[in-house]
Amino acid sequence: MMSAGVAKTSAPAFFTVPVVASAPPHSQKLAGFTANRKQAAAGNVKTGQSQVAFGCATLVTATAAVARSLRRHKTAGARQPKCVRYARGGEEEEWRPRNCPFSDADLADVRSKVGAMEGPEAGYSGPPYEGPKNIDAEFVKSLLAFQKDGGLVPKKYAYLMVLDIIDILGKEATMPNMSIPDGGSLTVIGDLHGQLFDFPSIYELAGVPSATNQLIFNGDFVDRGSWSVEVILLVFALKLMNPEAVGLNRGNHEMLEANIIYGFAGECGTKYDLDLFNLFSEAFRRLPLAHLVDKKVLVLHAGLPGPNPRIWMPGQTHDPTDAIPLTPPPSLDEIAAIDREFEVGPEDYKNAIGPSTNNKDLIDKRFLVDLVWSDPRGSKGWGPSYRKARGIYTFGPDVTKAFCEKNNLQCILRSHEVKQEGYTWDHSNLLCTVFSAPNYLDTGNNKGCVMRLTTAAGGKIKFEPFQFEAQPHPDLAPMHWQTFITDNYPYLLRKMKKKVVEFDEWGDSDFAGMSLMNFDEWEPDEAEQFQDAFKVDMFGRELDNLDQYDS
Ligand SMILES: [Mn+2]
Repeated sequence: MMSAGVAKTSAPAFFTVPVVASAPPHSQKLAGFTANRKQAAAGNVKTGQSQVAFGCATLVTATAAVARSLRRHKTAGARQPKCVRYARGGEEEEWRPRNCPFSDADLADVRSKVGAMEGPEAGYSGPPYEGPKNIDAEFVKSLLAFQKDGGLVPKKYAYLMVLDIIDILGKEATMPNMSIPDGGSLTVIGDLHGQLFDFPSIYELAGVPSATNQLIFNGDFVDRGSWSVEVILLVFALKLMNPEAVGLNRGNHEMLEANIIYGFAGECGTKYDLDLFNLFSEAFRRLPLAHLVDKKVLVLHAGLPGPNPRIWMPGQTHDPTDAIPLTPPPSLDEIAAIDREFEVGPEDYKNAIGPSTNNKDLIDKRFLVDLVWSDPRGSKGWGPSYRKARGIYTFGPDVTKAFCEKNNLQCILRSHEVKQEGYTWDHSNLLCTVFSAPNYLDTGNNKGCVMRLTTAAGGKIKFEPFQFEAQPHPDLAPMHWQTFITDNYPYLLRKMKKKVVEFDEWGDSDFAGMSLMNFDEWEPDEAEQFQDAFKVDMFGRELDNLDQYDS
């Protein structure tokens, strides 16, 4: 039961679940929130007025959200999202992205249609694709040169490459093991985000995959950059060339919801067709979620699992003293056991808040949300993320330490956030971030980096960063192809447009990208520069127009 001190806030039942013996009582936590709000009201935080409105709105809506999430929990498992398989009606504007897996029969059907497609046009100067066995270093070199020159892989080849990747990924585990070869290395490449003209720098540093040269591409291959089709086909070509030597992890942009908003779907629709986009989505659903290197380093896109129960404190702010206290970390076996082949929809983010559960589907979706979305924070425990939605957490150094200790890991290697030097070490060197999209969104001024892992004397894994500068590219802005969706399928974006106008209390930053470039993947000082340059507050709201957001 809650102590009498917090009687004013009718805390829902699951907040009373004992966490760990050392957790502070929630009465203390709530007192802390009140103090923070008072401080905000006194103008002691730099965002002043908007912070006050933010805090109050949060308290009300978070409590309501908890109540909703508890109600929903009772029916969780019974409410599956509707499976969209085919366009409704015959009109093109009826198109909906496919959100559920392809069966073997579905894939065979696609393959037979592709078999009847025309091959390349006369004069095609790129490499011919005849199946995985004909990809070698020369093929990749030729593909890169052809694409940099403005060439587009023939539709038939693109379909076949994605179909072949689907076959390979479908046989892989959720958390495959990889090893650093004797005398060789394993290189981890972070976010690529469709920056084709930086791919040569990466490939030069990473090298041709082989038994002695292992590679992991750590998610976020597509979206934002306007050559996402070219980049993903290069990544797939490397995987097809040597599936054992190349690991691919799913990122938060290997999801159809993100692809609709951030450009990849529009790019597929413009350069090929949306059936190919549906096939890419199937490949993305089959991507592993993490790779375990020599049982010592866990490589994943974003971050570690959130708390269990999935507490979301009423009124919790980004203040570092507001923390959801540590709960026992999951084991690697639990991560490896995730049935990963699904899309994450709005309902899943809502269900990422709530009591502990035995519902496997719910457990798996919560894990996936964490692994592809979460970020580290400086202070202990868990806090809310600035990204996208409630249900996405930031995790503190104590979370990382407990996870590494429990699972006997040297450290965690992740990507997902822009870093000025292309990489950072955090959490007492237990957490490394590597990001490989230099001058991200053409404005980041950040270096790109790949991280080379070798085995040092004594068996410890050594990390060596290789940085690189952005290369010039043709004059095409990030998310250029997004207009294909806004012009032809505006009904797919209705909800998102509403969010851009309203912004929820967490900033919903990853979805603000349509009208503003957002700072969701920026370090705090960079976020401040962005706010100054674009005259927005910390939630991406235009300062000249704040009134429209406050209702
Ligand atoms: Mn990411």
